[in-house]
Amino acid sequence: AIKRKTVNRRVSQPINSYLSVLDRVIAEAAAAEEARKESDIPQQEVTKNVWLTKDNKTWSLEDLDPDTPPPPPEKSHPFDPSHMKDFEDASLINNLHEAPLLYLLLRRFSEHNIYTNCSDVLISVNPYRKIEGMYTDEKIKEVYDNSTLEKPVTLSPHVYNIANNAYSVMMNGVSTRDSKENQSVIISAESGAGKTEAAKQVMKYLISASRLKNAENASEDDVDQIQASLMQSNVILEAFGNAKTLRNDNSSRFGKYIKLRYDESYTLRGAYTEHFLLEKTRLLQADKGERNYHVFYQLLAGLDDATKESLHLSDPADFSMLSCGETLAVDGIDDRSEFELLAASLSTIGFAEQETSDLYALLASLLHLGNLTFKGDEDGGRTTLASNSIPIDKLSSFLGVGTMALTDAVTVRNVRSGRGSIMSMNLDESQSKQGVNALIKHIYGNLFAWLIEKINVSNASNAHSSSFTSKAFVGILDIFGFEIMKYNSLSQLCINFANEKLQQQFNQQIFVLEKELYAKEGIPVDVITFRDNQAVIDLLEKKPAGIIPLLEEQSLLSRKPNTSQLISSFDKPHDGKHPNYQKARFGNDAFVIKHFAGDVQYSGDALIEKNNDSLHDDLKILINNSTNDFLANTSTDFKREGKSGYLVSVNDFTDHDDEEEEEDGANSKTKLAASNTVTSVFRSQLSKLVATLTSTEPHYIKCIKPNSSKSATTANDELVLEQLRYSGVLEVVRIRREGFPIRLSFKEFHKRFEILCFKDDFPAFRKATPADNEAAATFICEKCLDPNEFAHGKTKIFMRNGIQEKLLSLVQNVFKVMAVKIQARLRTKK
Ligand code: AOV
Ligand code: MG
Repeated sequence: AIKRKTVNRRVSQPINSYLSVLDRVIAEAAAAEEARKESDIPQQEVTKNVWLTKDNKTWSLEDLDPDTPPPPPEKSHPFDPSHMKDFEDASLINNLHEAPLLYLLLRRFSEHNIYTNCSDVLISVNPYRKIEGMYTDEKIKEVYDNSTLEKPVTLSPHVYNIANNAYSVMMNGVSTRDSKENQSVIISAESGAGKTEAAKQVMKYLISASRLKNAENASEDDVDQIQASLMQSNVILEAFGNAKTLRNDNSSRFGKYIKLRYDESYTLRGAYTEHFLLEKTRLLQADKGERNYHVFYQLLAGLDDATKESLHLSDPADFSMLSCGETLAVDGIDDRSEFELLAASLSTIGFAEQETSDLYALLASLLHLGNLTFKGDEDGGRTTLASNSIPIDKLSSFLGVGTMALTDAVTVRNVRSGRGSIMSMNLDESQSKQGVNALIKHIYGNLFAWLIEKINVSNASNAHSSSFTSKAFVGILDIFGFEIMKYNSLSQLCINFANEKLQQQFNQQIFVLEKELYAKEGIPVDVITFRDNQAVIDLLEKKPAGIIPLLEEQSLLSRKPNTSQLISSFDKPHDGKHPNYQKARFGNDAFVIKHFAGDVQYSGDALIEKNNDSLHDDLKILINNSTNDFLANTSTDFKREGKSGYLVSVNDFTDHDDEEEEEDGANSKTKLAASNTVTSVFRSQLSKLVATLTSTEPHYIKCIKPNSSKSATTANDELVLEQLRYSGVLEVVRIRREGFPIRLSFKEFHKRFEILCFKDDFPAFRKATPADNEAAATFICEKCLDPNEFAHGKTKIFMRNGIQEKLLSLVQNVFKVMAVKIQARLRTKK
């Protein structure tokens, strides 16, 4: 029996009492074993029954009085002796449910074993500290060398094993499975759990493995170059895409999928990054304690005085975009030295000097745009704009547009009337401000996409191997996990939708693995059923009545977004009809989706506005006509729409089918409008991603945050449990429970239930003596169980849920009879 080391735990009632009960059982087991040694009772594993009821609130301990009936199986999770063992693979635990899984993970965390397997899935608990020897070259070599052996041994769980699995399967396939050549390492978790760190380690391993594999080749130079290039691109990506948040000082505010590409001889030759859902609202508003993207602070800290002066830059406090989170500096982050790294990286990635200074100037312009203030005219005349950081004409010249053009574009809207004539409409203060905000978001969003393209060109291949054909790739997905916030809006809807899609893939994969195990043991595989989350995916995306298509339709149709109208368009087809949909309990401006990980109430407030990511036409034209080549270059999106001006009157909009990819911007105006909503862009990205993932062999890493205080010594049960649920790991557990969740080797089975060999012969007290473990196990099963309660595999006995308890209660009965007999015998001896 193992002792639980002390982690300073946040108490949560049910789990904590389960754990203390387990502690007690461990102690009692030790005492019982001592006592047993002194009598002639056959050795028996601990069979104390601890029950966790499924409502997770009450616990009952059926330990002292064997006559107390246990709670019915459908209402409880029973205890199993394996709950107390220290497994490196949680799937070896019998009767696995959330409490023993939590117990195992936290016990390992307290011993600095942050990695635990659960079948093929790696669970990683953020240690919030450097663990000595964890990510060394020696460790890499150990994992790599082991994989080259004819019979590799099972190594302790580690992120490098997962990376190595991906690499090996790519090269060799898996003998038992029809595996795919391209691989994906899928890392998903909540913010601050360690996804990006894990992704970096996977990348580090893959780079080293390629080097180790080709140690004798001359191509090592290339690998070095790719490594340097990847590190530099990472600096750029993090500067522009990461920010300090309350949960993580270096939080990635976008999802990414990096493909490492290999040539014919499986040498690493290049990389390609795709990105998803950059959080653009952060540009304009950060919560208290959070910052805007790192790059702005780096710029102000690192530019020389002359350049700063020419760009009218000063202190972060002078810019509303940077000061709104009331956090200008972050402990442990030196913006100035980060700026130097950024500048160096930009130059090695291939930015010309002019390009770099254009880039800085554009960033400065965004800060100045953010400082624009507006004063409306009380008589409905023109709104005027002003800035406290730069003269308007200067700002216009930075942007390559006329001063009048800028002022007009922000304060006036031209609307095409039904008959084709154009009407000008003055915008009020807040409409003008909204326009500028949309402009900032668009320019930055496009700039980010453009940067990634630039990086991709640089990472596509290098000088030595400019003409390689990509044979296969390993993709690394670092993406936001499931989110339930107090206030859930469009971001959560997109994120949770993505997680439903990923979860579906995950389930399918785990299901496949489970089926393989059954097949290997010669057990018919149709005993496990597969619960799909297709219903909730359909609810979200299926046309015509899916939530997202409905939202897109409303986003395009309604000039004046109306929340209650939107919500009733959801309620009408789904309320009371779809099992995953619920009306909000109060009010009519929200709705509830029952996701696999839990129920989420989404606010309908401003959903349409948030989804309408497009600039109004006048601002598009403004940018189209800019003489700033850099701005024009980074805004190819706008260019695609042509200079013809008014794109599409919303009234022209009839039907849209954005499933097809929009390649040629000129051929359909309607499609362009439809594909301009946040959800439609994301949906199309996501379906591409899912297609890519489906075509690859997946490897999963689920990161877990042990506490919310970045502490290396505390664990919060509730928080961890929630993440286990969101991560889908408990679905693995569920899939296991559906069929024959309890598997005991013949030997283990024999040992645990040996006493049942006496079963039918109590009065005579004669023991049946089967030939070996398998025969004994078979004998016991056939005597004590119904044929559909167990399956006889090649090496194991498989049992249905609850059947082990049936055997255990038989054991208790035998013991009771035996105890009476022993006492009687002892009495006669005396
Ligand atoms: P995330 O990527 O999952 O959050 P990170 O990978 O940025 O989380 O990890 C957050 C912080 O946790 C890091 O800055 C480290 O301090 C620490 N950390 C994570 N993994 C390890 C590890 N294996 N060893 C040591 N420290 C670690 V976000 O991007 O916010 O969703 O949006
Ligand atoms: Mg991250």
